[in-house]
Amino acid sequence: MKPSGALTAACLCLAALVAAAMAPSRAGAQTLNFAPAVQSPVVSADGRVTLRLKAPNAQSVMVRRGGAPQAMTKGPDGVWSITTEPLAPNIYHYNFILDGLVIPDPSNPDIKLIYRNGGGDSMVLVPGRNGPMPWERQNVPRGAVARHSYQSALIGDDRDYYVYTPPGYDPARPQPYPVLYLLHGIIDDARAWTMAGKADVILDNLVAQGRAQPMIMVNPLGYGVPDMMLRPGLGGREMQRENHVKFEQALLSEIIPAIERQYHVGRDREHRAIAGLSMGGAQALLIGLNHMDTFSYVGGFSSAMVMLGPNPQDRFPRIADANARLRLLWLACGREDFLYEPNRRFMNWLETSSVRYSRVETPGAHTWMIWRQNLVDFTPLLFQRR
Ligand code: FER
Repeated sequence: MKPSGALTAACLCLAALVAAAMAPSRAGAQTLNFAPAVQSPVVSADGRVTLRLKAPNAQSVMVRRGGAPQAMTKGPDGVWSITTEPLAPNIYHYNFILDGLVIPDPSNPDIKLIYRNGGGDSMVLVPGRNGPMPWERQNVPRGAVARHSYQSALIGDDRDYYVYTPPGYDPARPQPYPVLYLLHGIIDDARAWTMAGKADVILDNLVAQGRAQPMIMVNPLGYGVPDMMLRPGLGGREMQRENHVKFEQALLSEIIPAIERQYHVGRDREHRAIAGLSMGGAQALLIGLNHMDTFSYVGGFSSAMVMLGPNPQDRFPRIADANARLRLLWLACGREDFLYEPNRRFMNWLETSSVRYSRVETPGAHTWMIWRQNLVDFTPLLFQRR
């Protein structure tokens, strides 16, 4: 068969592109260069991370990775670099500060994007030295992450939610799957739990080890007021309250019904868990503890109780039902977290109210290192038959 004209043209065009990429550059000829300017990050066997940025005309390049920014050193080739001390196995976040401009590492594809923003944090994995960490990709059966989008009649915008299905997800199996609704924090968007939290990797690994039940995980966008993030002071407490109210309505009346139409999931409280980090932790508690008819597992990681007003406990009028209705109430916070005190006060109030819950205090601050580990510890407790 003769190739069509359009196909021939496409082949010729592709051949020309490949030839241009491979040809030695000639003055005036167009050249394509697919190689990154530098290799960054590079992790050594003992956990030292080398970061590089090619910026020959920059006056100053620094790296920020929690704590004070550190200066990078410029080489004669215009490449700025820095090598860390040996780091414990984990995932580290960083940014470059290039003449005052905060940017992710342009050579590094592992990035956590920010809501309505082109920038974000770069991430680097320092692998476990005695076997893989729970958030490292391993040679195990993999689930899948699907992106859904819809027009929210309630909120009046176009928004996404992401759905993880476990390895071998079978829409015809006799028992329906349980669902974890897992909520992000402020500045994040619906992708954060997979991009930064590696929640899909963690669930694949826990399921492979037989530690967690195969479950579906849903990551919705947590802003009920989409512009809240763009307002001074994040809109103030009144707008934040409206943010939570609208998000709760969107979750209960739009997202959950859509999931229950689209996936083979249980439609009762025994099959639903809700958890989140920071802003999402406050939302998970607010929604979960006020809808114990809908959820029987509730988790808050470094929850932003401060977003619930001066007396957060007043937002939980039905807390006396928790012992009888919930299978799990799980609250975690790092002792160095700036939200530790309000979390501690809330936990103490639960104790005063004789509410049974799991209190998980760890070293650490308000970081994804804590939340990834929280997820590793929390998900094995969900949906276990008793
Ligand atoms: C605040 C403290 C923490 C606040 C929000 C947060 C909007 C949330 C942080 C997060 O989600 O990481 O005062 O007000």
